[in-house]
Amino acid sequence: MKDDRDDIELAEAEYNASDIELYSEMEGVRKRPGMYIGATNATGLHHLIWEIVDNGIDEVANGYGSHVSVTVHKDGSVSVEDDGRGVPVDLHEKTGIPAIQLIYTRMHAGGKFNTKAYATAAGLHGVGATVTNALSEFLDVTVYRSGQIYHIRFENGGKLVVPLETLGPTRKHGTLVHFKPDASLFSVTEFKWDTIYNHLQEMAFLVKAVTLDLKDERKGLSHSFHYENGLQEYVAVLNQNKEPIGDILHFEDDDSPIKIEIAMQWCSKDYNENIYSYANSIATKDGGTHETGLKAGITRAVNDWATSNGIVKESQKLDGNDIREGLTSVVSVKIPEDKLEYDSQTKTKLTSPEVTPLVNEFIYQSLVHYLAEHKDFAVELVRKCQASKQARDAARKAKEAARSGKTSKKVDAIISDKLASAQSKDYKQNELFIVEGDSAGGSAKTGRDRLHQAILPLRGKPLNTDSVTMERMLKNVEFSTIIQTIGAGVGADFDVEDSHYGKIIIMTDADTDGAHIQILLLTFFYNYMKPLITHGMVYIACPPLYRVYKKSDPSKHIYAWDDKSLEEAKKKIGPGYGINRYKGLGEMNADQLAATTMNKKTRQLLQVKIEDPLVVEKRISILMGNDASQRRVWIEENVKFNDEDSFIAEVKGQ
Ligand code: 1YM
Repeated sequence: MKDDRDDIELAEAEYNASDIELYSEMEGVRKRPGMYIGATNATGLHHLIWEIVDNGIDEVANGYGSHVSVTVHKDGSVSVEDDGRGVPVDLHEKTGIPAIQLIYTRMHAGGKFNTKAYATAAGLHGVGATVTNALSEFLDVTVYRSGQIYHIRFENGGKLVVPLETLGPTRKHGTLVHFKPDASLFSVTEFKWDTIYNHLQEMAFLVKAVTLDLKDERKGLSHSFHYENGLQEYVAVLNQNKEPIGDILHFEDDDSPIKIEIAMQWCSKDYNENIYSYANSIATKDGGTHETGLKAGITRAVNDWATSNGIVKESQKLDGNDIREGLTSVVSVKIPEDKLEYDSQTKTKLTSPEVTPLVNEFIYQSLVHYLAEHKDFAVELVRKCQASKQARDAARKAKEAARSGKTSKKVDAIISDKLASAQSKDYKQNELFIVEGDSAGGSAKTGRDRLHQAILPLRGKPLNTDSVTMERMLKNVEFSTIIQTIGAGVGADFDVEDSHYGKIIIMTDADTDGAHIQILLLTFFYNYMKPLITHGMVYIACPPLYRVYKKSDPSKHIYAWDDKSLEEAKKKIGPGYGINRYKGLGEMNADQLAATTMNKKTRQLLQVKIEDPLVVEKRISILMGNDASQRRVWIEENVKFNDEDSFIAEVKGQ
């Protein structure tokens, strides 16, 4: 390790910068925080923690210490502490300014001091701890280093108020950062337990063998993460609700300059491919060169094994899609900073070209070796791939039949009977409303925009597709109608580009039955048409709960979606108001339904998103699993019920 002093190499112009210029740089961050932390919403607020946490994790990941702890205090401030070497406190030779002060006040000091081999999440916006300081009411850094306690304090966007001081002797070593976000700069000021929990858990999977502690003094909650086997345990959590075939495979290549770690496991009754990738501990949601290499290597290895063992003929090699059906895999690569390339500012797709052949060859060699040593598993896997191929062939035939108009008579009759289709052939502009009940379906058909809106009414509760096979699901009339109507296939054969609709909108009553129907439909889309969700094409319609009108002139009315807006509406209409309480879609006439819930200009839609695969699996296991007490706790914490059985759509945490 180099002497700290060597790392402090500020450019001439930079160290001549006056205090005024320095503050104006931090003032720039305060003027346009979005440029540095993405947004000033909850995501941006939590980003302030990640910047500090990542510095601590880097330190322990490099072998200097073992713990990073995050504490949320009652006053909304946060402390992050590690037991590493402590941030350097010595004076920068040319400027005489302590290194620690530069690190927390210079935008690009992070880079200048940086001796890290790999740029991690802190480097996402390339700015690090200075940004957290600039956007905070106060930031205190306490350093335990070479037997001394040091302290420095900034206030009001990074202004130095307590210059570096020595507080006395200590045996400890490490860094403690305590800060409070400047509430005036954020639209949300409350840190969320769930958000921090999920981030720390993800980091603990990726940087194995470190201990990450979380404590929330507001709620009296605490949790400690430590995964000795990293990605292997990540895959175990992702697959906790599934039926695995064989063990979790775990391969790691630490020797080359580009480090590769891969964990994978196949599951039956899962028709998706679930690949999650990371580059330098940052999630690459749109994949890239590491995923390309992984897929190619897996296809090659499985086909090589299957053909050389005479299970599959050379001429009938398996398709990659068939091999990846039901596969859950996490691939994490660590790339030296000068070789790290992304396709855009958001860093969601890795483009470093040298990664593909490295990952391809590494997974090929590892998997070929594994299959050779686990013959029973290999046979079972190849049989599963062959079954996937057959199911896909059948689904493809069904799709082709749908295109050429040769669907089954039963489904055909239902479609022509039930579906009110949109006239436009501009599919991306079209919307499919899946509506609870025939009566609401009738109103929706009358009130819709015929050019772009199609209506498919549903009768009764849909099938729970989580508990049946794909064959059984395909025999279900409601779901085969939905599949034919969307027209883009199903399962591994689903192709989002073929969708006849740009938006799929689930429209149910705002009561528990309606919520149940939403869950069952979302379960289906998640299991069989996941790309619709990942492409942000699935929505929930939000019908209003009330209509407040003037008794003397009922044409004067305001719709209200919750109790708060109901009170506002009463005030606006003034004395002599009447209230309609809508218990279901069917109570609105066609015009009202169109105006409140369907008209693009006036409706409210909730877009269904998968924020984090971990959260989805954890939530499924809580909501659909066998542990009723866990489910009750979750519902108590996250869902508010009001009188009767209508629920306020306030689903908070995980
Ligand atoms: C709770 C936050 O920042 N720990 C921390 C940071 C650093 C060091 C040790 C450190 C690094 C080096 C040498 C080196 C630093 N980070 C930076 C920068 N915890 C926390 N612990 N000695 C100590 O990299 O050579 C500079 S020092 F700029 F990268 F953020």
